Amino acid sequence: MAETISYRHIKLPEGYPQPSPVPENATWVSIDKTTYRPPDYTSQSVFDHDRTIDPLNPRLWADPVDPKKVDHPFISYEGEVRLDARGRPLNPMGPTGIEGRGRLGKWGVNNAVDSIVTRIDKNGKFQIIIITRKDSGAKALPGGMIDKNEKVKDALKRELLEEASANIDFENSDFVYQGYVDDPRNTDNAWMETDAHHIHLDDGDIELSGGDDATEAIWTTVDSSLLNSLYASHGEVVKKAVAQWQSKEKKTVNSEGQVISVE
Ligand code: RP5
Repeated sequence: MAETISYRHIKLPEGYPQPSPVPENATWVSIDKTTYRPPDYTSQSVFDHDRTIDPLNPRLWADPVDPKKVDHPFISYEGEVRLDARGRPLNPMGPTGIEGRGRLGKWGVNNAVDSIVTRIDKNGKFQIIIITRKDSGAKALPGGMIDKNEKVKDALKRELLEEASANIDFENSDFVYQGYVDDPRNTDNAWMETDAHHIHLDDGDIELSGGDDATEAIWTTVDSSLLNSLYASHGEVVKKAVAQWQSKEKKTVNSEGQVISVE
């Protein structure tokens, strides 16, 4: 079972219906099936990009409507994936209040990567590359879906280049986190999981510019206000990367992002 960082219901993405109420800490066992009647929502864009419409078209990225016709195994970092009576994978964190796939193309796990790239600026502040997401305007780690047959480290490099114009190799990156992400698009039957890796640059004098799914890419100081405002579970993933870096380097990053040497 992967280590799970956090799980909370957050602001709904555009187009999502109002979710059914879900009791605190509800599980698939505890939820009352006679009263739990979530709306079924899958965006039109997911239906329009069904791979089975034209299997040779690389621009189609979504699974077929029928989960029993899916051509990939349901594998999750969170353990065995349970299916409901209709063959739909069940979110390992329990009911979300919405069934279907929402805006996610795959039934079950939708695998992503997240790049954590840091430096210390000339004022001794610990900084990180952060993008602004085009879809919600949220500040987030540069990241995105892993392409078919793509390796995690190749996806980390590609996404960072596309979203921040930074060309950085992840071959020697530090592993930070692998598992469920509390993404606002998650539903009962489709959810995000990520692989997050960290690179700390000794010479971080790199120009950034937003591209692809990002309207902006900037270096910003890792302070408590940033950590509390990042998209999905990204704040907690960054905290983990900072904690690993601190113990490796024998330094501390305080709540204002100032790096302090520990004797
Ligand atoms: C998050 O969504 C992941 O942590 C990753 O940052 C991102 C991937 O989705 P897209 O940016 O491709 O929409 O859950």
